[in-house]
Amino acid sequence: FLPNPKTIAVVGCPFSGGQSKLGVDKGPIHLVEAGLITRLEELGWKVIFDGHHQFEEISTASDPPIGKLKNPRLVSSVCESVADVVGTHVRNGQLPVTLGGDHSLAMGTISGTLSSYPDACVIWIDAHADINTAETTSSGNIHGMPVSFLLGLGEKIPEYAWVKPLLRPERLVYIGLRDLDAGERRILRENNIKAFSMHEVDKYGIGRVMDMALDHVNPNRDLPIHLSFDVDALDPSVAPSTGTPVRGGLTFREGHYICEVIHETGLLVALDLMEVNPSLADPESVRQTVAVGCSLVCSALGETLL
Ligand code: NNH
Ligand code: MN
Ligand code: MN
Ligand code: MN
Repeated sequence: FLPNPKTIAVVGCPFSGGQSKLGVDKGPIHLVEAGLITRLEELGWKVIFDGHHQFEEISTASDPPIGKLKNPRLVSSVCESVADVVGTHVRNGQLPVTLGGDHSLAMGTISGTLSSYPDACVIWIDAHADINTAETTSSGNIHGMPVSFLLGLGEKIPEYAWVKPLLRPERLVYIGLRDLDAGERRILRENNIKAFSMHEVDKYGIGRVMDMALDHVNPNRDLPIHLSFDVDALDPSVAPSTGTPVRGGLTFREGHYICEVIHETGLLVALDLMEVNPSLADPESVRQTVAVGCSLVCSALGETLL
């Protein structure tokens, strides 16, 4: 199934409507300006980057909450267009690398991947599970909800009818969790969703966690992989410039090890790097966070230590 090799399509998504902190829309610009495209080319990839995507604008005035959901029409329309773009790149045999932007975008990216690879598995690296439903969310921020939409959980919202529930719970695995809402814990349990929290990372080490995670979602190592990496999975000492830092996260090496192992599978078909917010923290922290974001992407795409 693997794409006509070695072409990446970088999809810059300057979008922040899935949460309330300004600045996360500047993440993709900073990642590209830090030299990401050149570094990927140096790894031997052909890289297509036709500028950051411009989304239809929907003003807050014409986008009142639906239940608790904030900016619901805006998030829906942006994610639908991202699903189209990512889906098209995948169909053309290119590997989309989506730069966020907030993590609500993954509703779009994963929809795009699954439209071509219905049997793809999703490896979600995050401090958070992003699996709240319209009923369980307390913040109303849709970046805390994309997984529930992809699984088809919760009340159906007509504005999101385009999101097909193509993801099966057994094709999803989490690594890095440490800040779950009560409703999310229940959803994980009730749907038997595999998750390796920081507790398991401490207990087994990242090496065994990656083996177990892949054994769960990809036992024969033959299914396409969509890797969705929220930079807040990393410890705030490693990636400080993000909207919801949570202490006790992945080390620099653990984050990179995850990406290196995914590269080694040869099964990666789409990658997201989300939630870099260059407006948060001091300039040195911003530089550090952008740099680690770039190097995670490069590791997932074949940069090695030796
Ligand atoms: N669980 C919270 C919510 O639903 C926080 C989600 N925040 C994230 N997710 N940054 O990755 O609002
Ligand atoms: Mn494009
Ligand atoms: Mn997230
Ligand atoms: Mn998160």
